[in-house]
Amino acid sequence: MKFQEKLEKAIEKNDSLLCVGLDPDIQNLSGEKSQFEFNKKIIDQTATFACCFKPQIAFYAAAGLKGVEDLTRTITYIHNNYPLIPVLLDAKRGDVGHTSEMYAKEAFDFFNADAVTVNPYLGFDSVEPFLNRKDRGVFVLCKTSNPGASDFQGLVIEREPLYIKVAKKSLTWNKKYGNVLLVVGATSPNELMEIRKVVPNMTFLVPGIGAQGGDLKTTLSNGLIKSHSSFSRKRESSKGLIISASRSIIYNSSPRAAAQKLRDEINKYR
Ligand code: OMP
Repeated sequence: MKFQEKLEKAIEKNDSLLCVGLDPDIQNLSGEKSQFEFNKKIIDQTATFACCFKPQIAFYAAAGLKGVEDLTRTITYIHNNYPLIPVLLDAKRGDVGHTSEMYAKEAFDFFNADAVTVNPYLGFDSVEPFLNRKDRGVFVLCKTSNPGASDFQGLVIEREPLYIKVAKKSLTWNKKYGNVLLVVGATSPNELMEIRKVVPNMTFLVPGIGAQGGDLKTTLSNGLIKSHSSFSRKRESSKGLIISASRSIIYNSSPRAAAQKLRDEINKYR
């Protein structure tokens, strides 16, 4: 099954646009023995409220071989126990073509992720090895949520900011490959609205809600693709955004309650 179909199914099944970020800091495993055990608990508690799980590779690589093993076990655990929920590996890869080939193998063959985040700074040949894997999702960084995002992404080139150029280029790639999505942070809702106008039908991963302080209501009203089926019998909710949260869920005293609350809050505005 292609990534986009898998994602759609998970969104429908769990009535959710929530992506749970699995970023366990080895200094803070809340009493669990390993990153895998920590994640297993989070996954079991939140799987019914999530449409996607997103492990960030640095948290595991920083823990050495054991961390890499725990990431592998985490992804396998999700595939085996919650096969409907896709795994997005947040690795922000991208390099010269033949090196990107290896990054694509790392994400899709070694880790067996359904999708990966990709940094487009090196241009088309750095993204192409990921695009060629048409059954997997390629999330292109467009406007990130961090304070430094404006250093480069906001630079105006030929009368438009670089992030708009990235959005337009991603649209062109998507026409050919069909597996492109964007990353757009919740911390800049005006830019989110601008990008939505340029790419009306593409799904965005939206980090920055929760610990980074992005406003949920504005994010959803500026970024959701509105549903036009108000006459159909079944309620068809708006889609087009995956709202990602890591620390605010995994370090909550009840990850289950935190995930359910955020899922329900998102749904209020759909
Ligand atoms: P929390 O702030 O704890 O919800 O974590 C955010 C997660 O999203 C981290 O794994 C970040 O690496 C990731 N992220 C951003 O915070 N901002 C971005 O613009 C893009 C990402 C990402 O690609 O997921």
